[in-house]
Amino acid sequence: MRQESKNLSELSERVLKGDRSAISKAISAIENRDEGSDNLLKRLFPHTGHAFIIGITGPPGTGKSSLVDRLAKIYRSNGSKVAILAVDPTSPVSGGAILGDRVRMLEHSLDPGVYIRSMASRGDEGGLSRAARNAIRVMDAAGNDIILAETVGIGQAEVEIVQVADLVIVVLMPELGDEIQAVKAGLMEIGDIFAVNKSDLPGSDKVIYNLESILSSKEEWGQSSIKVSAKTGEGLEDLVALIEKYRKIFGSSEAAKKRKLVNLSNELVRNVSFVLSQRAEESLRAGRELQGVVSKVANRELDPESATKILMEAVSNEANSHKHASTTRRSTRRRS
Ligand SMILES: Nc1nc2c(ncn2[C@@H]2O[C@H](COP(=O)(O)OP(=O)(O)OP(=O)(O)O)[C@@H](O)[C@H]2O)c(=O)[nH]1
Ligand SMILES: [Mg+2]
Repeated sequence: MRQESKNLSELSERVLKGDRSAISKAISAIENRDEGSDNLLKRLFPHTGHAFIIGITGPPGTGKSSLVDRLAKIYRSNGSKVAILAVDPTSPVSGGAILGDRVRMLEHSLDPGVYIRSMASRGDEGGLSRAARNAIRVMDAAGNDIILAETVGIGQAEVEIVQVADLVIVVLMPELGDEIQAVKAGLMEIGDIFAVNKSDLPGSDKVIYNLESILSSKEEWGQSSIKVSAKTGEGLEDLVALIEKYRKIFGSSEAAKKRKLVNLSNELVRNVSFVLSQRAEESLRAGRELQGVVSKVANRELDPESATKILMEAVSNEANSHKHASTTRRSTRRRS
């Protein structure tokens, strides 16, 4: 135990100094929920809050990684310390998309100023977004100025991941035919800046026009759209200028503070319900009640709603008996 805490304090010291292998180790430990990783996060958390976190999301193939790459270069040339997290909720660790990202981003691995990490789903989206949010915190504690977090897709998982971001860029492209879909999927709600990438191809003016007509009705946020090309570099300096403007104006506003609180409370509620549902499942599958209740429902002796109530009771009794046992254990120890 003492050895573990020595290792932990050593690891957290190294993370705080920005040691890349320590950052990787820490993120892996947190991702795998290794013993001691909670304590590691506890040590690092007070050192977070320095980085500006940019979430980058949008439908597949719009050029998110290419833009991340470009933005990283621009911020690096300004002397900022940059970290990149590429999260892919849609493919397993060995999946093609994430490998593609790695290859494309390899360029940066030669640059000691950019730390890159990929993370993919293991079939557990709740666990992934939790790991991703905490990985961003490790990167923040390590002294990065800018963290670029890319998530692919348009579902709930990426919405959860980008909720830790200070600014969200939604990347679209011409001929997507998906803009309306994106609106429906809630991307219009979460985006601060809508970057219409691939402006070197025809059709981006039309997308901007459609976007503006939707955005103008949401004045309270000051959402904006911009035409860029990660390929030619068009609009990228303007995009950075827009990010910086947003950072100055919105970053310290009351609305931003409120948004942080809302995001944090969403995160905590989700964490608790995630752990509770996992526990409930484990306890039900390990216990005896489930089978009995199932056969009663199958035989029409019990309806599913009443069965649910019985099982909920069983789960909460089990939880209470655990709690009781551990308090008794603790007080016996204290007495002896
Ligand atoms: N013409 C053109 N192609 C681009 C531009 N930006 C990216 N691409 C190409 O679009 C394809 C997808 O780019 P990525 O950067 O991988 O897009 P992504 O959104 O990260 O893709 P996923 O992570 O798989 O969703 C690649 O072939 C890029 O070369 C651009 O500005 N113009
Ligand atoms: Mg990508």
